[in-house]
Amino acid sequence: MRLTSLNDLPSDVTRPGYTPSEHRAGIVHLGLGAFHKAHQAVYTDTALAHSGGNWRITGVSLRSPETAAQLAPQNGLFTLIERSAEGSTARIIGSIAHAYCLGPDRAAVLDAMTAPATQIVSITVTEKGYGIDRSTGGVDTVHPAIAHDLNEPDAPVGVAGLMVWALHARHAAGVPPFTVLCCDNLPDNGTMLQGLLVDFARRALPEVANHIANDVAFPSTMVDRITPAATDATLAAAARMTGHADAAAIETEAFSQWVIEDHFPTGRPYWESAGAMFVADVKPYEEMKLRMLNGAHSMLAYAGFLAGCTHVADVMANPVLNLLVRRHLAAAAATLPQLAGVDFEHYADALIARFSNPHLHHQTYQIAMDGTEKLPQRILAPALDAQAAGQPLAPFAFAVAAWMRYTLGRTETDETYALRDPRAEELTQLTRDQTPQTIVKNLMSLPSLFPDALAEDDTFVQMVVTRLTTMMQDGMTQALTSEQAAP
Ligand code: CS2
Repeated sequence: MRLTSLNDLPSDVTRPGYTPSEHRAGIVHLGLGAFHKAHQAVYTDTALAHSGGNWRITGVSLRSPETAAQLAPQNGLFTLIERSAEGSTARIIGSIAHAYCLGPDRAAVLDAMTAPATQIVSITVTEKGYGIDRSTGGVDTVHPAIAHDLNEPDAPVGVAGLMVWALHARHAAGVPPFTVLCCDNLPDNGTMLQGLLVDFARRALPEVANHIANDVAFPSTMVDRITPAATDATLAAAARMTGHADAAAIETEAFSQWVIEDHFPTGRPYWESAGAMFVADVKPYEEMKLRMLNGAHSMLAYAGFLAGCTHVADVMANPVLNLLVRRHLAAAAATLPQLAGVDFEHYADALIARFSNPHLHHQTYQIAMDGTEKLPQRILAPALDAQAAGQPLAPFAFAVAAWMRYTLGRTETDETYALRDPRAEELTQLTRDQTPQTIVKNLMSLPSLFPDALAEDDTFVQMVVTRLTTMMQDGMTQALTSEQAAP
């Protein structure tokens, strides 16, 4: 029987501590993926149980109809499986009130975004979903959704277009703006998104640009929960644990963190009841997370994938890679300013334990996706700081070389794989049949990727060339051994 209600669930399955149908939606979420379901939907579920309110979520997929097709017939209910070293637990989440896909459900999505009851619009569309030009902070006019929406601002398909359209419609109707909550792994994500929307508005709907610049709240956030893509095994586990077929089940780790700037003029759920931390400045938390967790993740994904490790836990079981992950965490930590109440060594130890969780099947290939969108904040920003402070650059040079080796699109046994990067074509053109030296030179000259101070630092460039040469000529295993021996 399909999961459609909270009836007939085994007693060890946790259910919502409230009656979902008694709460209306107050949040629209764009990017209804596994991460949202494992993170914000769960915090909201706990907050609804704790202090009620009309804070359920209208979830929207911008492109893929799959998630809405899974959730809608289940009345938004889904199983969250939490996997820790101690075992697995199942919980039913009830915070999603509606699940839509923009294409077929456009009218319902636009209604929800303009409804006075909507107080917050939150977003997880991954780094590449926004269409930011990193060198200006404004829109990237060749990004397909940006290009489309600049041309047709009344029929938006992307984040910037939809948000600006909705804020404009509300403003024109005298409805107060919603608060915009960006939950993607980008630096200064609130400020970044505000800059993007203001620039989009100036070009497409200039009459609303000042309103967005002056009257709309964009709190920044740091979000954290490792959430592998769901597989058939996830669905089978959910069926076993709940006794119901659940097409929308997901699995995640037990750990979860959310640090948010407390700037919600339109109100918000009592997310602190689920452990969210409200602070005046998110930046130090976000840098810690992007540079340590995500930086080490990217490094281990490229090196691990090429060394034949399918899952992150396999990487951690390789003694040399394990050491290099620890080295990377220490190098990233050294670039961070002190953060009151946080010990970076403990944080690094906790990350090692999380990455090593054998019950979480998190693929290196999943993390390897979209390298050109991830490298700047994860690897290049800390490398720049390390360079300025005279700290060791080898860990960052190794990570960069591993990414460059990955962009060749061939495993060591000569199997091809899709790069899954918005700049995949450029990457392939710049690297095909080239020497390590030329590959480094070409990739470092990609517009808006490598900061000049790194691309023009001969020592750093040579460190990357040496490492890429070993990776290409002798293989990743040899490169790992040489790296371990490197000073
Ligand atoms: C990962 C993140 O796929 C990736 O790039 O580094 O999704 C990571 O699992 C999350 O940020 C953890 O919070």
